Amino acid sequence: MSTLEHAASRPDADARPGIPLVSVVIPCLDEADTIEACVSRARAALQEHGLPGEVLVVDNGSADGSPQLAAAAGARVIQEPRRGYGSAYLAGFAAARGEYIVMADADLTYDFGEIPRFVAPLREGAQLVMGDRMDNIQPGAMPWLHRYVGNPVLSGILNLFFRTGVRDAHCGMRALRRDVLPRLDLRTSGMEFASEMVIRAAKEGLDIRQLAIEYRPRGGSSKLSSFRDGWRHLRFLLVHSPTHLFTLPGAALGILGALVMLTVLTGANVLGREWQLHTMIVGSLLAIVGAQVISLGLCAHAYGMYFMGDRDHWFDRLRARFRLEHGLLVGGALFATGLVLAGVVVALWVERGFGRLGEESLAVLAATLVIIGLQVVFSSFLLSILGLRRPR
Ligand SMILES: Nc1nc2c(ncn2[C@@H]2O[C@H](COP(=O)(O)OP(=O)(O)OP(=O)(O)O)[C@@H](O)[C@H]2O)c(=O)[nH]1
Ligand SMILES: [Mg+2]
Repeated sequence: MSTLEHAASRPDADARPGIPLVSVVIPCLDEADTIEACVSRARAALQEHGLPGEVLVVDNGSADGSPQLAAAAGARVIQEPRRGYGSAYLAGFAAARGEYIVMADADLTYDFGEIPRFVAPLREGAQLVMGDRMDNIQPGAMPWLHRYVGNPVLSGILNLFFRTGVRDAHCGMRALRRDVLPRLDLRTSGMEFASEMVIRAAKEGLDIRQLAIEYRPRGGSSKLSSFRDGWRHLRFLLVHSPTHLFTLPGAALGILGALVMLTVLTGANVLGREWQLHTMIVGSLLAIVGAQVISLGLCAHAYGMYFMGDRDHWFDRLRARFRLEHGLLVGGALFATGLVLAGVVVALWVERGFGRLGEESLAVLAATLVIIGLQVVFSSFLLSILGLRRPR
């Protein structure tokens, strides 16, 4: 194993004698066909542009001799026992010594000659530089499913949820300043690491720049599993955005449920007919599920803010205005209204001499209000519990 370091002293303020300025980190799993060329090209790019640097290859137990080939080509090889693209990068970042880190795959899909173009914006103050492959995908480089479905859909959802402004959020060639790593606090072990970095960078308000690059057909075989890794990305996006996972769908369900129940109760003519008990049951179901999903969403927001360092202005304003007692009052009022309506149904039954009773819709409304009222009361307590140990 060896490290590539140029003794050449540079006038630049960021160069420190004897310490690499740039660490090129390459995750590698069974890439014997291409790893040597990747390491050689990365080293050549650093050398040609007078960038003191090192090339790190992070291996996860390749069975095809990739680590030996990488070491022979001049890389420092790191062995990471935990599997996965994210785990490999986390190990590589921990071992990297350069002020700037350049990331790229070991399959020759990216041009290592671009390293200086990625480093230049970092030296000018950028904190993350993202490659953008979308206008330069060579024939055969990306399967149809990824090009026209997976990438645009996942990048679209990512930007809808997190407004990162990054066009090609899954691009594997990127660069970042090593000193932003503590702020990014990256944790994921799989391919969703690519999304995590972009989302965390946007949440931290980092200076993100984008560079158009080429994407070439890979050598060797792909380690990306379209559906498994696609789902891992989607799952990551959902669990990090309670607004889109819970609050918005919950509000939509709740409002729809309330409208459906109102239609039945007022006997309004909708779509040319009046709606009865079965529709009332559907409305009740929607309203109850909606309330439940919203309360779970509020708890998820609270957890994110108190324990995961999320910043959420919307939830912050809500928290400043509403206390546990407000929740108890609202829940209690709904519960009491439900009980009163249930009492009315019972009174009507008594009045009719305990005979047949046709107040099903009113009974469903009463039950719905009792259920939602109790839910609001207990969710308010849960929110309050989550806030007990929140950081000051
Ligand atoms: N160390 C390590 N590297 C991995 C692992 N999974 C993938 N890699 C490497 O991470 C890089 C990205 O994986 P690829 O299979 O190229 O995935 P991709 O670039 O999204 O898909 P393709 O377009 O098919 O190349 C490659 O250099 C892989 O060798 C892993 O579990 N451990
Ligand atoms: Mg690849």
